[in-house]
Amino acid sequence: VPTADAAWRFAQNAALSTLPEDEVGRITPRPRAAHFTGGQYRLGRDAAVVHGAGLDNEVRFLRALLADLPPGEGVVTLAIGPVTEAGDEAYSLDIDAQHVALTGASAHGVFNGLQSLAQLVSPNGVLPLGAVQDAPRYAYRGMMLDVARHFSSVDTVLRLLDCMAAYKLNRFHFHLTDDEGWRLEIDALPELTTIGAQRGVAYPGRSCLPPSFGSGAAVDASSGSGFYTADEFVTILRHAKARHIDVIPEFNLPGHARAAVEAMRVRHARLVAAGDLAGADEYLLSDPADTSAYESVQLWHDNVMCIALPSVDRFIDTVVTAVAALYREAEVPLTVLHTGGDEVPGGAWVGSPVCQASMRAHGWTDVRELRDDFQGRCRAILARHGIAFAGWEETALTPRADGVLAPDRRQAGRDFHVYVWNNGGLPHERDCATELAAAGFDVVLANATSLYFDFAHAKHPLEPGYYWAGFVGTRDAFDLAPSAGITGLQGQLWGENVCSRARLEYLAMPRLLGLAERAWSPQDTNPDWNEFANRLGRRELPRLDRHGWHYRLPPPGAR
Ligand code: TNX
Repeated sequence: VPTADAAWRFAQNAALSTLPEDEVGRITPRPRAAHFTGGQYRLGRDAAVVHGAGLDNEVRFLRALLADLPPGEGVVTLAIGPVTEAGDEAYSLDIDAQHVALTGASAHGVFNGLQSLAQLVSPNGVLPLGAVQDAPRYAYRGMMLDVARHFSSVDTVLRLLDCMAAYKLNRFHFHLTDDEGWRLEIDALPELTTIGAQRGVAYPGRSCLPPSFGSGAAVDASSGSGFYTADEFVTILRHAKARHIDVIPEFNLPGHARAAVEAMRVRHARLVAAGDLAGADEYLLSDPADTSAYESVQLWHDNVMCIALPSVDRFIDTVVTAVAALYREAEVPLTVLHTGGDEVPGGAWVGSPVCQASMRAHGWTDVRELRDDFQGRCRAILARHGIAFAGWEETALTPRADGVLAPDRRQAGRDFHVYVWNNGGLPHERDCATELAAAGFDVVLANATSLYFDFAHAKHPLEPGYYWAGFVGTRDAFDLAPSAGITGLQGQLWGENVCSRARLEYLAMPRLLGLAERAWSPQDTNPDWNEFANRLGRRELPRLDRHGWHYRLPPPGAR
């Protein structure tokens, strides 16, 4: 962990000169309006907390904040009530010589205000007199963590949630399954974790990706196994709920599904050996007679579900039922479930007798029709559970008559959430996110070129991370000019390079702060990188130091 002194280098490298103190903001992400009048108010650990109903959770967070201050008095008032800015996440914070008054449009608004208060108060309890009126730019401000390629422990996930909350991020996209692992215990299908979560067992001798793919750090084939028990998952959901973070679980299918396919193949073989032929077929995800030859982006040849099998629908329904029960146990609504849908390799299904028979029966000539039907069935399963469908951009795009990709208007609706990763993904430099939003989809911009935090920060032989779409510096996230009409932004921590907590934090930071600024703060035509870099260097990186967070500093003289 670099020292606070070293953190200055960030500002100095970025700005070449540092700004005068009064030109540097105090709160990250920058609030809509903040005015400080000069003068101070001192808060101590014994301050009185006065609060209205419905704020027990927020009072607990305030007490924890006060507990870190030296002994002393003070008054803090928390209330839900009318505030200047619009929206339920808005808050007003007033600090005068008598007290601190924090009002939120909702408990979430109050919680947001507490994050600002935590940034304003110095370790010895001093607050500047003044007022803040604030509300977010986007409703969706997210981080995605992939725990499939490398498993992240419960503690690591809880720490990431803490950090997200501190910077007012409110959505956690939890990438729980992929080719390399299935990370959530499902009672009805124990093989998913007994087989699918054990990389060393399921994939003998195979590292998570071939070494030739990207610059990534060497990946240890034996590391990265693990899964969350049902209880651990509920703990994560509750932790997120207390921080007003919605958790969007992702189960990636029909491609990127090797762990599940493999686990269900083993289950099938065991039941066949035990003489239970009907039971064996119940959850089979692959067609044993499939001769399709394909290669996924990550070089798998056996990672796509056979989507014509009724057992695939049964599998999905069983998983969704189990996940919905865990959300109920945590007392949080499950409103959106992400079904992945990215990078299904061409050539899948064409050699499967089951798929071909189904296509003949329906009069389909193109596997695209089979896939559309499957996606419709997925949506229907989710709808029966009262859950909206989410997927990567591939799920919402379709070739027009001329073969050019375009939004699939037949599917468009606000209950269809599209995550755009390849914003130049349409031909002729068309903006994929804007087009999908204009077509009526609910769009989250998660583009590789600005928001893939698993990429190397910069071009340097020792810098860990991929760079298949370039390097992503903190400034790339900060400089992002988002597409029109979107619901929000999300940073991606794909897991191939997330091989430890230290690495996770290093990759996340300080890019996550650039994301938070872009997702929360009003966008100027000319975002002031110099001010932002100074703010990080002077205030936020030292704060990360105090919390023991790793982060990346540019080498001297570099960006
Ligand atoms: C692409 S873009 C992927 C992931 C990888 C990532 C690595 C997309 C939706 N899928 O499967 O982890 O690149 O950067």
